[in-house]
Formats: sequence, C-alpha cells, structure tokens
Amino acid sequence: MKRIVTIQDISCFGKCSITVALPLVSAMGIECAILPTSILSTHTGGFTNFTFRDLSDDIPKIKDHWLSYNIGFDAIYTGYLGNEKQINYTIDFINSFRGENTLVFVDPAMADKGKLYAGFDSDFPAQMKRLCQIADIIVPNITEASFLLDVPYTEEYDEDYIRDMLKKLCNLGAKKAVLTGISFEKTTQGAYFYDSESGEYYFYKQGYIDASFHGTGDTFASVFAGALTKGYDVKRALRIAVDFTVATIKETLPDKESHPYGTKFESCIPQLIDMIKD
Ligand code: PXL
Repeated sequence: MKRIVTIQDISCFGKCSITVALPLVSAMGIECAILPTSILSTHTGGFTNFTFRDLSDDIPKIKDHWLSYNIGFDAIYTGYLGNEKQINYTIDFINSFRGENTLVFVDPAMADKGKLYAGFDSDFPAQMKRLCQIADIIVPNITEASFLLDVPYTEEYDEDYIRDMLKKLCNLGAKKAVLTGISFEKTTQGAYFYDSESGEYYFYKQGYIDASFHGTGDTFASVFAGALTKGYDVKRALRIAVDFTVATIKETLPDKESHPYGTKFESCIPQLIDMIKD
C-alpha cells in the first residue's frame, strides 16, 4: 500500500486541509499519515476570532521519532502552513525523508481572489517560495502564483500569459506546475499543467460554476496528490482531481447558503472510488 504524509493544519470545523486530505486520500486506498502543524477552531475564511494553536515545535520531534523507526513515505504533500517557522521545519522534514522516488507535492495554500488569507503578512509568500523551490510539483491558484512571482494579480489573462506564468513558476525550482481555477471564457474553468522537463502543457477544463466554497483547493490537491502517488500519469490524475472537485461543488450547490464553509464532499466519496477503479 502506498503511503502519503500530509503536512498542514487541522481546522476543527470548516472542512479544509487535514479534514479533507485524510478522508480523500484514505478513500483512494492510500495510507495517510498526518503531521498537523497547527490547530485552529475553524479555517480563517469567513470566520473571525478563530483560535490558533501553533504546533511548530512538535514538527522536529515527530520527525525524529519517525526517523528512529525508519518510517518512509511515497509522497510528502504539504498544504496550508501558518508561519515561517512551520515552513522551515517542513523543508527540513522533506530533506530528511525525501528518497529517490518520493513525490514532493506542494500546495502553496495562502491566498485566493487576489488576497492573502487572514493572518499572513506580505513577507509570507517569499517564505512559501522557498518551499516551492524544492518541490517536484506545485499547484497554486492564480492569486498564489502572482504572489510567488511577485507580479500584480489580474483576472484578465490569455493562454500566453498562463503558459508564461507556468514557466516562471517552474523556474523557481519545481519540475512541474499546475495553475488551478483558470478561465479563458466565462463558460469554462480548469487546471493548466506544465512539465518543465518535457516542455509539455496540458489544459483540462469543465463547465464554469458561479459559486465558491472553502476547501475546494484542498479537495483538488488531495485527489491530485493521491492519483499521482497511485502512479497515474499526470493527465489522468489531473482529470480525476478536476472532475471530483467539480462533483463536490455540484453536490453542495443546492445547499449553498448553509454550506459556505465547505463542500459536501463526503457524499461524493463513492464517485471518487469509482473514478479510480482501474
Ligand atoms: O483551504 C485552505 C486553508 C487551510 N487551512 C486554513 C485556512 C485555509 C483557507 O482559508 O484558513 C486554516
């Protein structure tokens, strides 16, 4: 059985990060170890006065304990990290556990719709950039990519702009990059992939849905990381991740008002299992 470790926060209520990654990765038949970097009462979007317990100092201790047991991982999947210290410890963790065949998958979860998430200062993207530099694959949305590249955020772009952005993202150090939430026309949205080693691009889109829910980036990243870890080629993995994320959004649309904090992804898990039947 393949094994992923996911390094990100636990948001106790709100469906994102570990509470999304753990069930989805498990449903894909992959063992999912967790390294919680902080515990929040809720995620930081749409809630105020949330609690934040910083678990940074546990990260090296957990790392050392796992090393003493020779525990290994097929993939290291990182998501939301709360501060520079967590990024430094995560880089150190990757350096300790990375083997020849370990997939290092980085979701630089820090921003959306042109803005950094609550609690991050303007220096944070430079820190996240250091983590992206050592990844095999990074999966920013266009806001995160703009912060990583230090260019102004824009919703007006064409295919050349996106291809150039993907190249620049790979120039940071990652071999592959995916830009999520890409819309060249009002009716569609998808994910654009670039492999800097082969020079190949691939865009996979679905119909545009005019609604946004928290945690959909984490749903995409968890399923994409899972499918890559299973050994699926990137295009197939990307299609599964996009299709599943869209399915969770469609599932939640009728309850949009009562579910702004997350999707009803749980009801879609049987679909995910179907999608990965070989
Ligand atoms: O979904 C990304 C995410 C993860 N963790 C926390 C967040 C967010 C997005 O807002 O606030 C704590």
